[in-house]
Amino acid sequence: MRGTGDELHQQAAGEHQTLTTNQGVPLSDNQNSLRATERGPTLLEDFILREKITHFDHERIPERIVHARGSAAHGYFELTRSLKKHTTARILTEVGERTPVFVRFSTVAGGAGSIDTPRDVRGFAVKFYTQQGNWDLVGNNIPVFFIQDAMKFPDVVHSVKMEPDRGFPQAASAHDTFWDFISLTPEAMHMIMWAMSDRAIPRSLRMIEGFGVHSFRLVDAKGRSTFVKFHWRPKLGLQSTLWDEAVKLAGADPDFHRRDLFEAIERGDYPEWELAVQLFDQEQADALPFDHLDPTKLIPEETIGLTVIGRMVLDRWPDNFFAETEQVAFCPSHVVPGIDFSNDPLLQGRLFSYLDTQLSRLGSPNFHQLPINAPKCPFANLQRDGHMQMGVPKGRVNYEPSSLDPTSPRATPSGFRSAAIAADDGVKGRVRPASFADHYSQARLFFRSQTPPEQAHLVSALVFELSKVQTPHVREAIVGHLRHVDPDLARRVADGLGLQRLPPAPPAAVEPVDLPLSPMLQLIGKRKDTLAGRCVGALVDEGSDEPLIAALREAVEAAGAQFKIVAPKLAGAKLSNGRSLPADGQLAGTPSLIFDAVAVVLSDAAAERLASEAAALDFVRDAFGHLKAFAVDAGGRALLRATGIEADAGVVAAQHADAFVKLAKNRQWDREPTLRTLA
Ligand code: HDE
Repeated sequence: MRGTGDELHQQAAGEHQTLTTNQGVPLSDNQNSLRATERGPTLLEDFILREKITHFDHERIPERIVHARGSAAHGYFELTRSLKKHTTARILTEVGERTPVFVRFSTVAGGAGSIDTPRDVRGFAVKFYTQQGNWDLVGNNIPVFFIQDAMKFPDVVHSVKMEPDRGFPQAASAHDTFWDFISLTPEAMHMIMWAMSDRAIPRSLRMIEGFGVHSFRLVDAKGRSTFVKFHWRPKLGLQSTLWDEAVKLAGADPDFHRRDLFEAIERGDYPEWELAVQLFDQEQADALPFDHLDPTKLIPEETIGLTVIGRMVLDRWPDNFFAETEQVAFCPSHVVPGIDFSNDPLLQGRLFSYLDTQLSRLGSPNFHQLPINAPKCPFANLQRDGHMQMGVPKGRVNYEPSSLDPTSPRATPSGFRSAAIAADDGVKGRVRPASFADHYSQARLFFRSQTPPEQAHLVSALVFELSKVQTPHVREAIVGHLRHVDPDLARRVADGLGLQRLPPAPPAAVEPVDLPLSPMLQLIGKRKDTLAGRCVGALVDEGSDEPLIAALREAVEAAGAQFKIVAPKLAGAKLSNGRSLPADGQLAGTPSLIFDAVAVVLSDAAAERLASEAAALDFVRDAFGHLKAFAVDAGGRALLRATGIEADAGVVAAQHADAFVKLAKNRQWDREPTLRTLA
């Protein structure tokens, strides 16, 4: 008898739809291709096989040239404070109104299949489906950029991506071509400070800030405009990883951030951000000690304060990764009436690039018809045809003006108008304004505004990155630039690299100046005193103290965090009082890397057993090395001792659940100098 292989399948229960070809033809067999004889060749005639394989062969579209790896979610934006005085954009004037959004977070350098935790900038792109059309705020988690002019974008991106002859490294800036480019591009120095800080190794996408970077304009009904910079502030506060942790996470869970976002939304712990604006007029702009049109500069919050105007909540994971996360097409040129651009030359270049890239990525000028890209308000125009036209326009009139169709679309006075800005006098040319020439002062401002641990991490990051650079003159050139940023920073990096002498500083177009420090640029100083949204891992085994574990769970969950059980067996363990506690993760596959703090509650016998279990030793060694708080009982203490760790103030008795929760909110920064050489 000829087996079809469909028998097993037929046994599966359920009210199935009929399987058909793309032409709607029902299939009788989805297991076997059409063959000339039982063991003979496959026939070209098999239109079912050919359709299926052809479609499969074309499943991939070009990945984004930058920001290829991303994770996205649906949600809404709600305005809490009206900007009516400044803009006609309805989304910014109607308090309480909710606007649907789709937000895609991304890394920049790696391919779509790369890891979530490299040292990299994170993209923070928001599509607002407003009633006046789609507005895309396509930002990053860092408020400045590497370059001042769009002309340099292909160069900076080529330099950071894998090197073209060898095809590595993937998703890493620690290689010669990147630092070679940077060493010859002093305008990048401010961004380098941010990229080498812990901002570039976030703990969770739910715990990053977002920035529109450029100055934009808000435009009122009279065409008058106000400059605006957009800031997203995470409700959970900022959290980052440590470098060693990020590196290990890359192996332990390459999808760490995607999974974290997915799981938070699945359990109803919806990520939330505040939207804040910095508003300023031309006079204030002129009084700044730098040019706000230069995207390598920021305006410190201490100089122009932030006004919170709304909140954004992400409450729905996409139904389909490809249809939504992959096909979403962001363009900074997507603005709505009441919002306009500034002359930032980087922004001006972006206004062209994104539309262009969507044409090649999505293959058709009709990409706006894809459900994820389509406006949710009515839209109509006389653009027609093109690849993959999904609409079926009716009637004779596909032009304007026309008199034949009284309903055909027409412009309206309330439609988009550019801000009424008088053009400067000047001469056409390929020029960089003199006001863009100070490349070091804000880099210095950033470095000097950091806390000592943050400065130390930044130094270590530079030492790590430059130690991967094989060309000595590139390493030295970077240290030369650092001398302008901060002589102490340069010395520390030179020392870390073992340079015999400090390389010369390159000539600076403008001597850097000392700007007033900005503590708001810190991560540590800005951390929220909360454990909400985070996760504590408890290592338990047979005979662990049940009431102790229950009390810890209660305290951790009351603080808004998750409490997960890790045990040598996935089935869990029988605890002191005979109750069974199932594990959330099996020890060898659930390293402490994925937790923000740990509890180790073990019977003496279990502690002794685990003292010769590498995964258990790594669990505590890593958690300790990553400056995490510990709650331990006698068994936990014994396991710590077995790793050679001496308990410090970040290790508390498990009975003191509240003290543990308090400690767990932060890393144990005081521990760090006892563990590693801080450059
Ligand atoms: Fe982008 N950028 N970019 N960029 N960018 C892209 O568009 C580009 C810049 C940013 O999740 C591309 O759809 C140029 C700054 C994000 O889909 C491309 C310049 C900022 C995303 C492109 C910049 C960004 C992109 C690649 C310099 C922060 C991901 C795929 C003139 C304000 C959006 C795509 C998503 C993606 C060009 C600089 C943010 C090629 C030419 C500055 C978040 O069009």
